[in-house]
Amino acid sequence: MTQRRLSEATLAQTRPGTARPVYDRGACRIGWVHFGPGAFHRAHQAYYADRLLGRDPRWAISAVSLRSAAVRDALAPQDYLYCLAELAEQPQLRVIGALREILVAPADCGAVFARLVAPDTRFVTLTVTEKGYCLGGDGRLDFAHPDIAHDLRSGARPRTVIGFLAEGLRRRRARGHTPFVVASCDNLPDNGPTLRAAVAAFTARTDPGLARWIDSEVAFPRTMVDSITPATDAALIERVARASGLQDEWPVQREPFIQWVIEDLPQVRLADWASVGVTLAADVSRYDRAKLRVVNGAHSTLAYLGLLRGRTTVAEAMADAPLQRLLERLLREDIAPSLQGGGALEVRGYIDATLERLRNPSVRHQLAQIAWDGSKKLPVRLLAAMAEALAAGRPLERLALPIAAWMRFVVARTRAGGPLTDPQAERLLAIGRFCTDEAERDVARFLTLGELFAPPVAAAPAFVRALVNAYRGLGASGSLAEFEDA
Ligand code: CS2
Repeated sequence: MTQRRLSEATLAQTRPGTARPVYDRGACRIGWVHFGPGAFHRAHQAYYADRLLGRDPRWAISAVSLRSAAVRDALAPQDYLYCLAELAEQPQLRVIGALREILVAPADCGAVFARLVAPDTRFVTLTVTEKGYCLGGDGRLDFAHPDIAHDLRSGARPRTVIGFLAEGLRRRRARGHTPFVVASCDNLPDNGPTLRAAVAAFTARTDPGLARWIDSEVAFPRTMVDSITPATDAALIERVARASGLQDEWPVQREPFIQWVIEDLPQVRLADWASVGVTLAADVSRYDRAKLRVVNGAHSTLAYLGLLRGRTTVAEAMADAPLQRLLERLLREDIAPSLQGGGALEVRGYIDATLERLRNPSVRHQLAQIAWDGSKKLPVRLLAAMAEALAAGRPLERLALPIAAWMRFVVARTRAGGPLTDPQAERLLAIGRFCTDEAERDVARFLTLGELFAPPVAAAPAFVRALVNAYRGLGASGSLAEFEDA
């Protein structure tokens, strides 16, 4: 059956049960620019914007895709409307109206800068994934990155979000406009200050006065974002069409749980955030550390161990009893002590709630999706906790398991002939090709990845021993037998 396509013209025809924007889209102004309109943004920040627009017309979003035109091509014929499905026993559908345009850089470069300098633009957010920041292993801007080198040469046609922010802020300052607030919404610790340092380091190369202005005038709040958002699949497209009565080429889905914590800086109080459920907090590090280590740490653990053990989705991995037991102990006994107030009720409750979310059978979250970009994710999610455990003399056995499982995963992908989605894919596959399943040698090969395994941690005998034992014990099929009673 061919159905009518979702758009402004058909919006009123959605079936009962599908929530629609309660505001006049035509009366909204674009005050928010977002880089990276992937599923997570459309399910998270755009959802908050949609709720904000119900009370305040200033927060429609202009989204910028740095490479792909796919989302623009799917949503432009829909006037940028799309459905968000909340995955519960009774899924809830909501049409989101917050996106007003999608620009595709570099083709729309001029239009992107026009948005960045417009006086109405007060808030800029980013979901460009860990690798989009072009950072080196030390967490600072990597000047050897070819795209950063390119952007330093041709500032007017950048490839990276760093280049866009630097040039956008330069033009804004030249016009005497108030700077916009820049909120990174990626899973990086101290994402705000990390981004500020990267943009300031970039501009210091060409315009030290601008770098100083950015440092003193531009707010880069830390944020913590959370909501599990499985990639869109054919089943979702079909389900949305059936329930809403309209065809949507690119709906998005997420679990019902959603959280956004933004650092409470004076410049951030632009909107009535509390009215839509956003928390402004003085100390975001506490939240972001817990979220990265508990939620994302659990995800990466389930992904690499689960894939080795032949599981496909998070819910399946959680139904694998030895894996679930291991994960619970890892979170309660190894990760919790690395968090402020490790034994506190609050931390225990957070872990319980996370485990419950991971068990949600309505969410079909592919482990393969989470396994992407391991070289960027593992340092933040698990290796930092492992380094702290080493320094504090705590056990390393369990913490080593997901890291060793990732190594096994890389070897398996290499033997399967790839592909491996990771910014370090070439180096990883080269390592994988030399691996022979001899634990000491294979682990030593991975330890040559200086960005992940820097001394002194990587040189510590206890660290190496834990990885070698984990790698050996797991074998090629992810056996947990040796680790159950540890
Ligand atoms: C996941 C995250 O794909 C991944 O690496 O761990 O996208 C995770 O679902 C979100 O951070 C949850 O907020």
